[in-house]
Amino acid sequence: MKDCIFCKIAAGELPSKKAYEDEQVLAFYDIHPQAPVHILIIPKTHCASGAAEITPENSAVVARCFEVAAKLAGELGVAGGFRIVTNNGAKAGQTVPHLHFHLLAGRDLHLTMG
Ligand code: DGP
Repeated sequence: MKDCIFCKIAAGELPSKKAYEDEQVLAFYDIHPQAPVHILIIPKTHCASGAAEITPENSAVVARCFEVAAKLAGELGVAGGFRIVTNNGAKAGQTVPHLHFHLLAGRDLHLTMG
């Protein structure tokens, strides 16, 4: 989608520090990390602006995002303690309207929801 920063990152038009990539999904390190491990996992295509737009037509790539999160957590040695977060809408703190999942780990997460 035009003017979407994550579409541009997915297309390689903007730089990112990649953690994983396949035909459907890109994972890259968040520019403002909230934890020692903070990776964004996105569908490459702009199939939804946020989780409220997940439907039977686009949910396969959502499952793929979660598969990638599990794979990365294993590879990074944090499979025993990680969090997957998605913010939907400005009231939830969403700043980029392209469906994405935050993979957070590497610090004590059990007392916070952030
Ligand atoms: P959210 O608030 O849920 O919409 O999360 C958007 C995240 O995207 C936020 O943690 C910061 C990150 N971010 C925004 N712009 C860029 C960028 O250009 N590069 C990278 N790597 N991360 C970005």
